[in-house]
Amino acid sequence: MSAPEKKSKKELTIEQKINRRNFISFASFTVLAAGAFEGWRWLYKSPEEAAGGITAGARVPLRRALNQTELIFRRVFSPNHLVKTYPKSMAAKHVRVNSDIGVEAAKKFDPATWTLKVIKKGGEVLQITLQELMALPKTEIVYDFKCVEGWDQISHWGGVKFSDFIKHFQLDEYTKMEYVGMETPDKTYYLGLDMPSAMHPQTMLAYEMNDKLLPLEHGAPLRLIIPVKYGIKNIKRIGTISFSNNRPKDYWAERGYDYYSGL
Ligand SMILES: Nc1nc2c(c(=O)[nH]1)N[C@H]1C(S)=C(S)[C@@H](COP(=O)(O)O)O[C@H]1N2
Ligand SMILES: [Mo]
Repeated sequence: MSAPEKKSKKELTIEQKINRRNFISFASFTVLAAGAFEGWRWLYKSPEEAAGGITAGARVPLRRALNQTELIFRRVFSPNHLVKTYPKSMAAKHVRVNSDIGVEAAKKFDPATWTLKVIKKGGEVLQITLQELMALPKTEIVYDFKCVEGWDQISHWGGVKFSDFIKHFQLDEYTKMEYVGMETPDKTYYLGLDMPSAMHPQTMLAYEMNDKLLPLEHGAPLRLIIPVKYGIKNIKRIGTISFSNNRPKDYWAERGYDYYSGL
């Protein structure tokens, strides 16, 4: 006969095991929830960046995190890394109009009298017509345009590569500077771009959408299409381009958004 099974006193019954697991789960959940709440409270109570700077309006720790992210993004950035493109047939026929600062329908604007202004050293201003830009080699792209507000849309644009524009107008020396600044003719929308992103082979000064000249609400006569960035950096109706070693002022960075806004 076999010896009776010896049951260790320490062994728990199934029920005890379940109770113990339940306790552990609840305890960990409570600790994590309290931690998350404290973290949120800490962030919420942390000071906000001062107004009036190049970046403003974000909680200081958040801005620090954004700046750290930028450093990582910049390290992995490569002009050889291209944004995914699609066949023309996939481009949206009805392209969403998102925001209209500096291109408001109520504002009188005549594309025919427009010129692109490039601020050179010593304040010299180069004035370029749309015809001059359209005479340069044309480039097209169909890609997924992404807005920070959470929507994206495959869209089709045509224009001149920013790097071709630089070469043609002999602005090469300015690409040694760190930033490009752009603003609408009325100066109400403005932004800054790091030079490597501006010179990326898919960045273009666009004058066409879906094979037709840009409609006013999409930024006629000339807008920026910069696929390596979120929508906010794709300025509609460019009036002025400038170059600088300091971050140019940026409408959305002043309102708490990431200055870099890379994808
Ligand atoms: N001048 C100007 N450019 C702008 C904006 C704006 O309000 N004014 N909004 C930006 C934002 S947030 C997005 S998502 C895209 C939208 O471009 P779309 O209206 O052509 O879709 O334009 C960007 N460029
Ligand atoms: Mo956007």
